Amino acid sequence: MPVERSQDRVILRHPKGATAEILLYGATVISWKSGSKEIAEPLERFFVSSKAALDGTKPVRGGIPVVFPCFGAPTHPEHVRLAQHGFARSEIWSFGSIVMDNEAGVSVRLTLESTPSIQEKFSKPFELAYVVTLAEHQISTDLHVKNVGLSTTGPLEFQALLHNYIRAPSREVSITPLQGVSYYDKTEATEELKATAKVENRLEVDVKRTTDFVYENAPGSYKISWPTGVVEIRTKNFPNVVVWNPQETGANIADMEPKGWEKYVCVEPGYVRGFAKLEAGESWVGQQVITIIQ
Ligand code: TA6
Repeated sequence: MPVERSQDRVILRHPKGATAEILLYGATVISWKSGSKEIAEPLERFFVSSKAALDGTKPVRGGIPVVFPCFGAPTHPEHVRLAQHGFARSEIWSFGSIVMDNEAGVSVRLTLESTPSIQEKFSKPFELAYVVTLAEHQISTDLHVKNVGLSTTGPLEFQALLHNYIRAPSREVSITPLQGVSYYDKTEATEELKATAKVENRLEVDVKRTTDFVYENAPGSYKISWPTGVVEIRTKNFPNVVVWNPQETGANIADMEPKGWEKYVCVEPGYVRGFAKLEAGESWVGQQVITIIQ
């Protein structure tokens, strides 16, 4: 079966051997196995901490958590009751449909609508859909956001981000092309410094030291390279990208496995500087395509 469903997850199987596993909790992709053009054997491409909770008790430490409607601590007056990174990553989504099932791709659609408990924290009417498509050497994830309110309920203002934990040796990775792009450094000590734009001067960005950078007008396509691998992320409608690796400070993260930070780099396309705005009836789609190049 190319699409296998159980109570808490969906498994996609591509006829050429790739697989992907999505928890309904948070619509979190928790595994993507794919070979490359050189190696047929499917390898795990995402990092998930061995200490991550997969039972819906807290957001998953790894894979692709979906960040919506706020990135980091809430800053918008309508988001003040929300937790860090919003609620999409910690709600149970519904299985919608199989979108495609052939050699070009195996694809499913999950949905999240507001519930009374979400409304207590976030009153704006919305509908989310998340389409995950698996191809031979590629996974695509598209987040659809719709304002299903009336003009009287006002615009839906949100941030969104796909928090990819790319499995790679963090001390050896480089991310390109970010040279010349302005960014905000969340590791700075004061709010004033965190809010001060800097310009990336490196041809190849690394994460050998604690890194938590929010790039502003980012190019939209990124290459993540290390001595034995290259992964490409192409995006649409995500004007920002976050590069995060805590290095040794990762030891302070409760659900991080020992030295887990050595095994991944987060490269996270998002709309996180300012807010996307949808009037009643309008929709927005943010897309990413992650491809194994080598
Ligand atoms: O996207 C980077 C970031 O916002 C970092 O600041 C870091 O805290 C990380 O996400 C993880 O956040 P979490 O809430 O999952 O612990």
